[in-house]
Amino acid sequence: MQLPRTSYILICGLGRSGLSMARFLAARGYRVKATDADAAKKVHASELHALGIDTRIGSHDSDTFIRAGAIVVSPGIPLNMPHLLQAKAAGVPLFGDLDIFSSYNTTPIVAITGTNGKTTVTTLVRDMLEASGISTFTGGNIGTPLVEYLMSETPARVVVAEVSSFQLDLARRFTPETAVLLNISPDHLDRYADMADYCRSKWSIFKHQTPAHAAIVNADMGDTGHVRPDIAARLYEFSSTPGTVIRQGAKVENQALRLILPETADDHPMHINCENRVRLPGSHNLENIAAAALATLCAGGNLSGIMAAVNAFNGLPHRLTLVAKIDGIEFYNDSKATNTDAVIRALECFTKPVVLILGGQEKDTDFTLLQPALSPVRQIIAMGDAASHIHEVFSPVLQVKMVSDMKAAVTAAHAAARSGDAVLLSPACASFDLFDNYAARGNAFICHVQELETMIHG
Ligand code: UMA
Repeated sequence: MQLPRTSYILICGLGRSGLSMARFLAARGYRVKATDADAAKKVHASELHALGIDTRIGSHDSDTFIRAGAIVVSPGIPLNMPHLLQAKAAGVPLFGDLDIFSSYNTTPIVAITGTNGKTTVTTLVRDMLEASGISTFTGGNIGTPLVEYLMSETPARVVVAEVSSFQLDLARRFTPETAVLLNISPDHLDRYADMADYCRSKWSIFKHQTPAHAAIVNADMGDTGHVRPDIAARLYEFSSTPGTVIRQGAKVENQALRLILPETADDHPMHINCENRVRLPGSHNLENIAAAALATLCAGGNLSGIMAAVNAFNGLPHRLTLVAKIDGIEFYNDSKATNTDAVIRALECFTKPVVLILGGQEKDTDFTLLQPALSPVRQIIAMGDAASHIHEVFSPVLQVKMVSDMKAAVTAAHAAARSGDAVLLSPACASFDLFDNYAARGNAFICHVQELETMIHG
């Protein structure tokens, strides 16, 4: 893939992804301009100017878009943004980071997508490969832009890439040696026309693969509103549903994985015991371990590395982590749960009564999807922009208290819970109404829970 050199390359968005891309393309000798609508991004102007990069920060203008030779669009920018539509109509090609990364990269890639569990599986694959003696670079949606690898001096044997649907939407050539689709459930429906459109984006991770590559797919996805496309790569499936037959892949059975691979005789399947269940609670995490183990084996890792990594895994912050126990009430932070399916997975881990903190910025969310999972829920605390929508949906069946911020949410949840209950922050919404990101929201929860603990226990 060649970026044009006849005119400048416009970097649209100067977040983490756009900044790295601007530095990378300038270092490769491209004429680069960068634009961001947010005036706060002016802090980067002098560094970019020193690299020979022109900037337009604080607003966008049509001319800058239309006159570009190509535009590299940051993943968070909707493709129906008017300036992008105008440029596209004028014949300016749009690119995303996956294709640009791939056109320079020569290291085999394991790419992981899915609505939930991407970061956990990406981290597990990294740990499993490293424990197998295989060096990795880990990046993508997990936080470090992939082009950082191309600028680093440290070669890796495998690139482990967390890949979002937003990144896949602009990928026309991206061909990972191993691609993983963990699951699909409703999310980002403010950005996609419908569920089928979102599914099409997720399945496209396999689109350019050939039989020389490996595809790892959740066999339990069922009807996601989209016809499953043909996959040319070698197919490995994983399942935790009794009765689902796996011909090649992994089956979750009795807290262990049975690996069904060509090299294992049927009567002597390989087993991986998942002892580390405290830090990876819930059946969904067994599926995550299954997917990660298959990806690791496809990328050259081994069983002892896989087992060592599972047993040493410490869990990731803001994913169903116990923060404190106050008055016999456990407080759990699951701020990363930004869609309804993630909340359902979290609620499945509780048999005790739960006071559930929901809310934040909506993504055209259908909250009624939570209904079948609400049996442990004693009361809902609704916060943020979505509070009144949540109240409207659940107040006919449960007590719902609306609050304005996280401090009020923690206080109200504590008041509603009894000894032996759990308070669970698992919001089913994005965090951007009140916070910079889900981590800031989780940290605010932790901070207010700790304040409460100090107030009560001194
Ligand atoms: N902007 C404009 N004009 C607009 C809209 C936005 O200039 O019309 C600017 C904003 O002012 C901002 C920039 O665009 O400066 C934001 O770009 P971005 O949202 O792509 O943010 P980055 O910091 O580049 O982060 C992106 C990913 N963000 C998204 O996909 C929303 C990060 O994933 C990723 O870690 C990073 O690249 C590195 O690859 C985050 C995410 O929320 C974690 N991902 C979503 C998810 O996991 O659900 C998909």
